[in-house]
Amino acid sequence: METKLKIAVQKSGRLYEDSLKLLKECGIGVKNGMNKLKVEAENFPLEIYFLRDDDIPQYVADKVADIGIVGENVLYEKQKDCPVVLPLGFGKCRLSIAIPKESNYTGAAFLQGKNIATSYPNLLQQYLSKNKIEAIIHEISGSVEIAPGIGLADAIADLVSSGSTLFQNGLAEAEIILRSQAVLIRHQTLSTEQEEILARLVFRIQSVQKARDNKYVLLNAPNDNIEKICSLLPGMRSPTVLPLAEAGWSSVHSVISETAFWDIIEQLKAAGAEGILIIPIEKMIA
Ligand code: PRT
Ligand code: ZN
Repeated sequence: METKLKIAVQKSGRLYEDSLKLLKECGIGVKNGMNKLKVEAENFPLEIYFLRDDDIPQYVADKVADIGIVGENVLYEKQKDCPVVLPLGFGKCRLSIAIPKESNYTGAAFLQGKNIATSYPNLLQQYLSKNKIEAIIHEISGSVEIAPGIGLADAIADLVSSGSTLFQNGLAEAEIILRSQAVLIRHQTLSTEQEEILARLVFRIQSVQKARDNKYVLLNAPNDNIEKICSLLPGMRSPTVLPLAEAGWSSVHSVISETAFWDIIEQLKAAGAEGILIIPIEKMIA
């Protein structure tokens, strides 16, 4: 029988769509059998298990699944021994301590002796211990943000992304405990064949990520300025320079990183570049 790798992904919720989109961008088709626990990928030796995110570290630690996609917040809260293979760049949020906005907050010492409601008791306790604060942790499983309003707690520790949930509940972010994103995790040991499948998957994910982080740039420039322009464009090796039909002009093609993008564009224009086109890259194989 063909060896397969079992991957655990969130069944529904905030990580579900991005997880499946990533697999799709890696050329791995997943027919979404409604409400199925397990689905075979169409063109890659992968079996997808759909689970609650809270259960994913345990399943991977127990090797029910070989690898999984889960938020760092859940991974570190559950304290399971699952190595991180690579960060995935989605599901970004932070685990923060928040307090009623009218509080007179002067620093973490404010929390001394307070009641703090959270679904992340382990991460909160680690933070408090590190900062030598003694507080009472109330573990609750949902709607943590309403705890101060109903008199259940003086503060909360919960996930924040835009901050609008805190705002709506009259709370303000006081301390960040953890910055989190979705990560690919693995069981400690895999068979040689499974390691090979994982390496193929990681290679595809990295190609997708590199493509996302980079843009293809095309521009026209007078030949006299080509040297200056090429020095601004590192590219995968060096820029491609092609003559244009118009004498004395060339077309330059290269790849630039999304982050350096606006700076470089301004410098290119200053160096005489015209007709600059920036094009997304579908996949990038180093
Ligand atoms: O059913 P299952 O247990 O699988 O799902 P779940 O309800 O436990 O998790 P889900 O789908 O809400 O979140 C899955 C993962 O997404 C989390 O573990 C995080 O890694 C990540 N993530 C990213 C978030 C958020 N952003 C987020 N904003 N998870 C939850 N939130 C919640 C937060 O708890 C709060 O209620 O959104 C609210 C705050 O959002 P803002 O934008 O108002 O600040
Ligand atoms: Zn959950």
